[in-house]
Amino acid sequence: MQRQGQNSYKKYAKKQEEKEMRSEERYPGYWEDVRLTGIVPSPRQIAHQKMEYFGFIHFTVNTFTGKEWGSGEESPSLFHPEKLDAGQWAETAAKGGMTGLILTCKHHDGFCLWPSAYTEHSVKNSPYKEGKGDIVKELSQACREQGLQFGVYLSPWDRNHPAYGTGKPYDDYYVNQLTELLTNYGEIFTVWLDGACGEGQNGKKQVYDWERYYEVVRRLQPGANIFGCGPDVRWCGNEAGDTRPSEWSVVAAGLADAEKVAADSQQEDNEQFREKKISSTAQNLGGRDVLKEEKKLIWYPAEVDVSIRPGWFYHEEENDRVRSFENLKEIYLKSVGGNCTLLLNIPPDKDGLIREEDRKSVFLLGDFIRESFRVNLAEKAEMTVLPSADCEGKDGRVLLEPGDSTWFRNPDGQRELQITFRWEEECRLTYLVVQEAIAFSQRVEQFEVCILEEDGSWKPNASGTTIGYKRIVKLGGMRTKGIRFTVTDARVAPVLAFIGVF
Ligand code: FUL
Repeated sequence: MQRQGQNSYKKYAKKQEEKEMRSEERYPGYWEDVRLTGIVPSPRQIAHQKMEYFGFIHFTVNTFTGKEWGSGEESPSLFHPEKLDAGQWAETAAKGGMTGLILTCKHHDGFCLWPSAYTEHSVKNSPYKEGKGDIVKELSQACREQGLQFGVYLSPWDRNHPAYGTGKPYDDYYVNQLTELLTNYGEIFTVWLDGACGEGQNGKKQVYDWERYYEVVRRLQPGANIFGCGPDVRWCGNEAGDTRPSEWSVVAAGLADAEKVAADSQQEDNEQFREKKISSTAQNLGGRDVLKEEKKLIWYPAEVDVSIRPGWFYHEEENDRVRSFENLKEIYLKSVGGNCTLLLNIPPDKDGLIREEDRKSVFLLGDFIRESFRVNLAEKAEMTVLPSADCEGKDGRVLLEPGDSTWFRNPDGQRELQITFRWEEECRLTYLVVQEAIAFSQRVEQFEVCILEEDGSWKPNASGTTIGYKRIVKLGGMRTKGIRFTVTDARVAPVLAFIGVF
């Protein structure tokens, strides 16, 4: 029996080998593509990506001093938001279409928005609620009431704490604070590890024990993704809302090196840094050509962090420089629709409230998201898919189900995929949305969109490279009776999760 089993396995293995040799002939670089697509996200990374768009709250003594980076010498007595309402922050986020909020529990100035047991430099010595306030608690509860997730920003760089720069004593302090935040405030979806440090050449140098920090996060909040100077989510590389045309989630493992992330982060407090776009050298992080030389690869998806105002903190003189809805819409389409998560900062003012001008743009974006992707016109179209069935015999219509619980997986070795929708009457089209089932990695290299002309021909309308978690293609409100989406190149057989025409 056993021998027979072995024989049939050998036969199977031989057949597989022949098939794969043929694949290498047909697609030079086949084995390399198999290597690249062998890298897949963890369940926690998938959960993070599915959150798509969430908000940042920058609030500390800077809100009262007008600075972006506090010195650490500010007196807690400066901190007196008189109308602070965390419910208003959470309501703004929820109505704005966000799925969560991240709070600067401690920014670089070291002032803590919760009454930490490990420092006097916190809300407990401020006039806010006569020292009885705990903004981390207030916001985490408000988020839960609005159905939002809650995340924490705890700046590693601390300009107030005397132990900063002494090695282990500071790590102990940091870990103690992390433990408070990850123990006392319910479920945390992300820990945002900022790399900024403006100490300069003669400043204090703290060698952080990153691995120790990660261990604390994993142990206390196993579902939380560690951003930035951490292994789960990658900083997109700028603060201007700029994105890459081809955003790959499989990249060189070296990009997650915390020291390197820190070195590329902000080193000086200036507005130019916040406006700087992605440099051309950092445009291609995951192309086949770039990864060929890389031995170790990881799944490390990008997050776009951007402020609704020029600064991260509220400054009265910037009240007339709030990003418009149109501007936010473009950022949303390019980030969420370009395989990134979007983190939009909405800083409260000195009263402790998000201003109406900021809320207006955020609300319009929320309405836009809810309205624009509500009715999938593909559902009432005649749909043709080539190949006509996926590798498990499933019909292409599974692609119309939102989410990633169903997928269409091309038969092995077949990289091309064509999906056509036709309507009896002309339809007005604004967006095409396509999603890969990223549990199977990121496979699509190139796609094309064609529109059906009146004479029955197909006219190319748009083309692109990567898809990943989501790609939104603008169609500009055109009228047509048909649209065709074609994957023209993929690393290995593509696996799509969703397609929608809106
Ligand atoms: C940067 C910080 O220096 C800014 O103040 C802000 O918090 C931004 C989100 O990250 O690195």
